[in-house]
Amino acid sequence: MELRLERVRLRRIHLPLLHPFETSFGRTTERRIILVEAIASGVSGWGEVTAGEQPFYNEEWTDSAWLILRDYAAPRVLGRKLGAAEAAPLFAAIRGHRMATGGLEAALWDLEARLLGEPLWKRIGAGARKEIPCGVSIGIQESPAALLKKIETELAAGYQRIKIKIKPGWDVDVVREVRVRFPAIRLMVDANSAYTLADAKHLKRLDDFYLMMIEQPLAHDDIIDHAALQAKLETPICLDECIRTARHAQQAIRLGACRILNIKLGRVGGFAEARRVHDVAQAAGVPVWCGGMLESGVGRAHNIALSTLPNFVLPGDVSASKRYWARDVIEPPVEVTPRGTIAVRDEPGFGYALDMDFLRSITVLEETIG
Ligand code: OSB
Ligand code: MG
Repeated sequence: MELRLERVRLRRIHLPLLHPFETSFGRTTERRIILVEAIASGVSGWGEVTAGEQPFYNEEWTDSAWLILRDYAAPRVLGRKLGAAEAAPLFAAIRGHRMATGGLEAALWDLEARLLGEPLWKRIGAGARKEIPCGVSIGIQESPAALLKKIETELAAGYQRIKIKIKPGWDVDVVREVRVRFPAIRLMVDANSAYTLADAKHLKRLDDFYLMMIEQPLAHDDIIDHAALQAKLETPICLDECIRTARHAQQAIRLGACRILNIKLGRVGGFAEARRVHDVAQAAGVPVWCGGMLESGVGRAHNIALSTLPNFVLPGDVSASKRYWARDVIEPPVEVTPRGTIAVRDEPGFGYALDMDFLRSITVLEETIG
């Protein structure tokens, strides 16, 4: 379909996390999120920019994304007649900054779905499952005992797999403790680029713990070294940071740099590229799962739609709103069943309503373009 995009509204919201989240690159206590509202024919579609507060996961951060959206991304699509599928090619001239452009791209898909009265999952050509399998990502804790307690709580809630963040000094010994306490759970680790190939022997020790995978152990931009490491490990490597395009996915698979892919909507620049990454992996027999970036309900709802593409066969990092927020920006909040799944909704667009009163109360900056 074609729509004529009339306005783009950017909103910066500040949302405190219920529990601080710590990775190898830093600690987050409050999210500073840009929500993107795309408006046509009096209807709004919503997207979320998944950039962090600082440029430590990748090069983007909340402030850079605002400028990219206002000065480069929005002007490329405003006032034009276009379908959501045509947005990503219009952003291709902007190098990098995929989380910024991806927030607007996702808003256009949601807008198109709402204009047609269709669920977003249908619009993006997904809908392979009615419930998506869920795991949790658990940050670095102050002690192994605290970590074991967290894991116990998440397992009791029904989550199907546990991912723990690791870094030098919080890795092999901690994983061993987890395995001794929980010998049969589906367990994986995520290093967020905290190691180099010089650590190969150390990382090889993780092979003792039959992990589902080790996520992004090496540099954020280095597929070649991951191929060298994968050749030495029994444990499958899953790439996150390295994969920004379907071409990267193709090259990583061809080089044997990974056996599993994490797909994040923002990291790859939106639904069009996410679907291409998914298709490349599927054709190669490489399973994928949906990553998370501590999203508010808007990004979370998009992740649920994305996770209904057929090759999202492994539990993702998409979990219940109440793990993150005292109050989410959507109604109802995202909830997880006792079997560790999220039910996919059939309402138009991403399937949840915005809590506009709450949204206004946490908005610190707003700008309308067009
Ligand atoms: O590497 O998957 C990651 C959070 C922030 C930045 C990077 C990552 C993460 C997570 C959290 O693992 C996933 C979530 O619960 O949203
Ligand atoms: Mg990761």
